[in-house]
Amino acid sequence: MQIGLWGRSALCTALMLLTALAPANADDGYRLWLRQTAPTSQASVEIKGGTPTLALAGAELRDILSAEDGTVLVGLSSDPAIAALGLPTQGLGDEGYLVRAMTNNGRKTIVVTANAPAGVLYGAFALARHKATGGDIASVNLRSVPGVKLRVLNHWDNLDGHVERGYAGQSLWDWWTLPDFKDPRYTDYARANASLGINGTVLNNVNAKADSLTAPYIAKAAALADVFRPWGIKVYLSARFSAPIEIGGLKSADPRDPAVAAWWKAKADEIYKAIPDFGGFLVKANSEGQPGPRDYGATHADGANMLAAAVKPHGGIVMWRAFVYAETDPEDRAKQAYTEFKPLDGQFADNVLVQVKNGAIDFQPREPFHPLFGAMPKTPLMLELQITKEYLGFATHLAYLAPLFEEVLDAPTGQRKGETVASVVAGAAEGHRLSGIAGVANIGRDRDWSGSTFNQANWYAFGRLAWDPTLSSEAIAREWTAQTFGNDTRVVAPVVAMMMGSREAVVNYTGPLGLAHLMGTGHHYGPAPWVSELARPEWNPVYYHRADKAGIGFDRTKTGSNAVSQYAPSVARIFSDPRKTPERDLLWFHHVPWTWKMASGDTLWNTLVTHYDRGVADVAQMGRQWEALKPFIDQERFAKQATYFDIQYREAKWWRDASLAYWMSVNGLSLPAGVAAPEHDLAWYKAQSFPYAPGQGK
Ligand code: BDP
Repeated sequence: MQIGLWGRSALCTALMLLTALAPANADDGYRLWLRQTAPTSQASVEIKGGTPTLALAGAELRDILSAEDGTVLVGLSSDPAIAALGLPTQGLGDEGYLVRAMTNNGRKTIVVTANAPAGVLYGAFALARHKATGGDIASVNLRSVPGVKLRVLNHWDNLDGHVERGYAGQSLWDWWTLPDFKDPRYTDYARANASLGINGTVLNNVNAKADSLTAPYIAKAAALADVFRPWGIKVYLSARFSAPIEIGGLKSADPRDPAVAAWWKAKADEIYKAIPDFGGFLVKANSEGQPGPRDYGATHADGANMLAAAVKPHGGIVMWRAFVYAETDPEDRAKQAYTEFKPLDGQFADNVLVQVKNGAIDFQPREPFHPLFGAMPKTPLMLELQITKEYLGFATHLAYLAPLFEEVLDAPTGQRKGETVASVVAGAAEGHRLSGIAGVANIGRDRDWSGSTFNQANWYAFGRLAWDPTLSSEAIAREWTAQTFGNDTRVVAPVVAMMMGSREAVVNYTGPLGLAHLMGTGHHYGPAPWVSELARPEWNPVYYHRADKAGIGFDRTKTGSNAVSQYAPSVARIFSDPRKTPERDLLWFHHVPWTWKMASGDTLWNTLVTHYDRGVADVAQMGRQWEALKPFIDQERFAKQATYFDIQYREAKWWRDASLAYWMSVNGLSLPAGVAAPEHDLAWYKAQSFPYAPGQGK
């Protein structure tokens, strides 16, 4: 097209105007923590070997290293050119990597190697991280082996695109246009996961539809598997236990019925034909209305083993969830999983992992570690964490979850000397071949993937901890911040400080001192500690806090449900004694009077109030810290987060006010002098209703 002189200058003016109007450096967060800009002069990258994964590793390295960094040699440790260098590659296993700067034939060379292609890819990403966090390239020397074998995201994505407990838009998977259209975003998703070492993804909701196992949907899953494969990621499916009835035309799903077992075997064969490296099944059975082996009087081990036998010839595994509680069971909900699963230790097939949530109730902002960890030494236990913030403020609140993850990983089980939840999960403590960590994903079709920039940090932290459960939450926050907002201490230090205090702030304004499960019914949005009329006792917040005029808290000692007895004796001794129980867990284990004297000498009631106030004050403080960062953060991400802090502050105050109004209605106490009264009366808080809150179960 010809543009005349006049036309050109008008166009220039228009362009200049547009540039002036556009924010200095708009950024929608799509690039996550992978924000390196390609160097002007790329390093020379020599790839030894021709697998697609090695090619991807090479491409990553070309994008981050410049000519001055030297020559890069990428390949398997078995390649003669690399083997000749005599590097210490033993012990790297299938996924570990070695990245080392050295002089080779007189040339500055960086070697990125591993025993298998995925390890090389992880090495390339480790080098990218090293560079983006300010590491020196000339002396680089990185070696790492994952501490856990299966590092898996669980997507609670339904086939209609709705994500259960998802706050970042619709599902990434467009089941309707699959398998034909492979959205480029699937590749970006796989790359982001590979950058963290995540090596598996369960595509569909644990509240599964049998349709996921029909031929058309297997073909769709296979298309995704094809995209993910070069990135080292295996696909898994949640299996509905009653599928043999629903799509197989059988009368029963009894795991002891040979026809049922044969159906699953044929189904597994069919899946493996389409997806030769299919990972296996995840199963939620006999929990919250899901079908399972208990419907037939069979055990969870019977159910898991039948599926395990079906996938075993293909090298598959079964992740069988211990998140099991029944409406018919009057036992303390916190005890039911242990009661059900502990006696089954030793009965599971060797390709079954039992997947256990971090705490015994349900992903609350704080829970003591699940007593099953360390209590089933003959069974590999997979840790299940929730990355999506169902109970921690949905997408808008800043709650950096690595401190929560770290708290459970570091918890001593008391079962064996030095044993922690992390060592049980890593399989090291009990010598298991299989080990795994699962995270319920917070990923959707929002441009920024996770609903906010800071939610990306939770995806990131999950991946990093799954790779190395000994990493500190603070170190992870530092590296994430440097990559996400730039490696400037004026940004990194305050952002890390905000992140590190953020989860405790949520605990304080939603449920301090061991309170839990006080949220609104169904959607789980906002406070509703007063709810008491739901059909099942354990659906009601009053079941959990047990507040009355005299006191508050759930007595889980001998005088109550005796859930403490499910822990190892040394741990049980601590949790049995309200004076020894950490105050942060006090009301989880004990029912104490409102006048109970805390370590500070103040009463429980006053202390509770102080915690609520601290939670709200901490949110205000985070908002101010963020404001001060304005000059350093691009306008788009800055403005969205600033608004999110306004929302979080409003909702933190709502939680505090509604909770205090309710506790006062129960205990008849007044607030300590100088403490602000709730903004509204209790009736106002009770009257709030949110039928369209996002992420609800269907
Ligand atoms: C609960 C969620 C529910 C899930 C359930 C589970 O509210 O949507 O189905 O966990 O983990 O926290 O199965």
